[in-house]
Amino acid sequence: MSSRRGFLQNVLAGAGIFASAKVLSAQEMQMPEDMPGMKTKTKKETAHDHESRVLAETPDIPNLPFRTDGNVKEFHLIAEPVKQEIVPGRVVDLWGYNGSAPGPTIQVNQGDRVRVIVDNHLPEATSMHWHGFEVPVEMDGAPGASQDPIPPGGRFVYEFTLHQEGTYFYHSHMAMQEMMGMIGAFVMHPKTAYKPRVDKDFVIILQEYAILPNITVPNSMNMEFNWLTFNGKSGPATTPLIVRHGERVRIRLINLGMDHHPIHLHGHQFVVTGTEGGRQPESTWGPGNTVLVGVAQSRDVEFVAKNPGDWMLHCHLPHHMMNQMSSMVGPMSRRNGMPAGLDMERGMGMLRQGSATSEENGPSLGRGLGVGSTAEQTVANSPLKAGSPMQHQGMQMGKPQVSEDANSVPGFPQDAFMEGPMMTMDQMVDKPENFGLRPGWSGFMAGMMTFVRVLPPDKYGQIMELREKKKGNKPMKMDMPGMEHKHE
Ligand SMILES: [Cu+2]
Repeated sequence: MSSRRGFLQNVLAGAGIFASAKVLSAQEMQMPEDMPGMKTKTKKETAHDHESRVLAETPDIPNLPFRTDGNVKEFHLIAEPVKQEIVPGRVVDLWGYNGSAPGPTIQVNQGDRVRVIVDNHLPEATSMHWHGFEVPVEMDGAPGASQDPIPPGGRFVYEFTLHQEGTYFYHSHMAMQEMMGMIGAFVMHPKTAYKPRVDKDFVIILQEYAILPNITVPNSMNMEFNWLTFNGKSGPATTPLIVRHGERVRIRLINLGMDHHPIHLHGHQFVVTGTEGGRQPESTWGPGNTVLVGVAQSRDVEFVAKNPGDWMLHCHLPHHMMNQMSSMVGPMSRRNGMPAGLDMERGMGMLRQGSATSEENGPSLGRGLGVGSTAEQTVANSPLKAGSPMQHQGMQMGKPQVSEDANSVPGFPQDAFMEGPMMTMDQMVDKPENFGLRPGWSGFMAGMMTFVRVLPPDKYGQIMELREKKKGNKPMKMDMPGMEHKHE
């Protein structure tokens, strides 16, 4: 009956005369905090809270507000190009939803009737897939199979009842659009809180992009990636997860890209309590500290934050702990390079002359960033000189810690550049969540890296205070007139 209504709406939308689903006005907006049974951070503890669920927090990504229409929660997503700063000074052109990539997080309760209006503001057709949802096939968002693609300027209205619970997500079902950023988290809270109950619930979306220096648009065809992000930010611009000592924590990891990511937590063992299919039986919870999150998968991990400290949480693939990895591609703008990666035979070592690292050839395989990187600038790995520290736009170029005989040691210096204490930018990424970190920390955080900060009550309180102050300075959407948080 209702899916029939959705179908009719889509027919009308296609005809361009459907206008009743409007953008949410301030008065109509509700935040996920307003859902019954949802505990929020500012609400005082009561005995009854043992039963309530905790709202999930997606650092650096907002929650999507909704409107209530009878018994339906109505959300509005706009597929559009976005400009996003992934680290200070690096603004890239991505495609996402409602101004960010990943798009805003949707949170609902198990059993909810949900409507999502999807508007396409992209220059090409799109379609929205609800990953892992058990919904009628005409709501599946598979272009060509279950629906016509949504044309540029078009709209499709999805509507379904959700009987599942767990960590789900939405994404464009156009593969190249996925590689431009088009995904968002969709958390379905269970009817009654999982046991044991958590105090903190975080969402982290894993993405990767191939973007050469001086270019702002990702190469969606590439198979190698030099920008790796948690919630659209690379370290040190990622926002740490702030936890009070002793709390039970859940982290929901979601992966969409071309690589699988082994996510590793320092200082604690965790258990995997859920997958993209929902909650796992407790009998399957073995201890670990690294979880492989495959493409199209989600993994929920839980642990008790029993060890105080600033603990790293990161992908353990070494290249995913770096930023802006690229070959020295001078010849892209200047001639006079040496051949690199011209074809597979030469790249694989089947050379016509000399060796792969001979005077005539650059060591190419795996170093180029795809099409265009066919020649490599003839620079020797330049010896690092211990000079006087430089200052550049707030970055402290530290004095490299290099031994006197470093250049006589085989393997030194390594290929990668922009590594280690050369790029400390503590001030540039200053925010409440970074308060009190060890000076110089930012020089060692890149790519898919962040912290889980397990803090004693006083330091935890200080950061929460700073956060509130920051909110006061810059009113966010959530503080719009007419919005009331029902906190007691
Ligand atoms: Cu990785």
